[in-house]
Amino acid sequence: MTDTPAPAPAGDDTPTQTRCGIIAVVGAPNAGKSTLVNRLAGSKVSIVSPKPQTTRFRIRAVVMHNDAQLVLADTPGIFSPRRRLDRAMVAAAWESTQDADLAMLVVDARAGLTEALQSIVSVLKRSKVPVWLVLNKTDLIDTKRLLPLTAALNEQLQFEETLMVSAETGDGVERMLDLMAGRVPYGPYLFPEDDLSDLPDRMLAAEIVREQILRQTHEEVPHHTTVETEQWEERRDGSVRIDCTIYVGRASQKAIIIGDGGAKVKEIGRRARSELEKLLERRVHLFLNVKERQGWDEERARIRAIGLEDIG
Ligand SMILES: Nc1nc2c(ncn2[C@@H]2O[C@H](COP(=O)(O)OP(=O)(O)OP(=O)(O)O)[C@@H](O)[C@H]2O)c(=O)[nH]1
Ligand SMILES: [Mg+2]
Repeated sequence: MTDTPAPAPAGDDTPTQTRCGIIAVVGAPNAGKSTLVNRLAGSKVSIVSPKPQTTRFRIRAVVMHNDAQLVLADTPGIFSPRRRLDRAMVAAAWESTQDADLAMLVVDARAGLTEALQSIVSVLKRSKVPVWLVLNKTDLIDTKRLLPLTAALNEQLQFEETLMVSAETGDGVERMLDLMAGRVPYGPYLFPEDDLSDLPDRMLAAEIVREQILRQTHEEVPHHTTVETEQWEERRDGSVRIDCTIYVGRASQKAIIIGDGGAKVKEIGRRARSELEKLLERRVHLFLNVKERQGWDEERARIRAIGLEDIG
């Protein structure tokens, strides 16, 4: 990464002053990566839930700040993968890190130095990408407890910068934007300035439905569920009809999602529709169909539908 302005083209005496860089946001599941990316972007780009493994694929957010374009890559949390789906998620996170100019290691400060975090740090140590340490959820713990954690982590990896933020309250986030904008290399913007996210609307709809499933169901159900948008029909009155299929692994999980007399799926649909209407700024008719499909998380087609590459 160079820190000198790119030379001006011949005959033009105004040098390029813009900066632009790809910044991977990585960490253990549930660290608050997506909450932080949404906060940095100033809008909802990625879904958030209290359950680990909420994010399943890389989502890009383009943030303009002080003449810099920050291309943030929100990534799935890194953990020990078992299923084909899990392996593809973790691979997507590491791939985003390799492609980046800078990586933000987001840490749940309250959880501290967990085994999961420890193994991420040992891989990052071998990578060539400069890493910043971002201690998140500082609203939940005493500042005094942050110092030993910072010291312990910095002993293992030479972080270029250590930041303390709360993605939830926004504390420290403006400073983080200033510092990132001053750090990414000089160069032209990679994306149009108003290109907030790379998530297609069909994927957005599926993600918003999945977010409600993550929030409204528990235990094994969310992790054994995937959502795909099957149909997207523009209506003449400006509204849109969206049909999504919810795949689950077992009949018992299907019963939980449907709920008593269909009450649960109705509530999932009601909340997802209202959220989608806000995000798409139009009326939405949302239809949900729940299907049992054993072993979908080992199926190549389902993994590709999520937007992940099948890595075997
Ligand atoms: N109190 C507090 N809660 C936070 C903060 N940041 C995130 N959270 C909560 O932590 C939980 C996980 O947040 P996410 O943003 O989904 O975490 P993630 O790292 O993207 O998780 P995965 O996608 O599963 O890897 C949610 O319940 C958030 O509301 C914070 O700064 N303070
Ligand atoms: Mg996430």
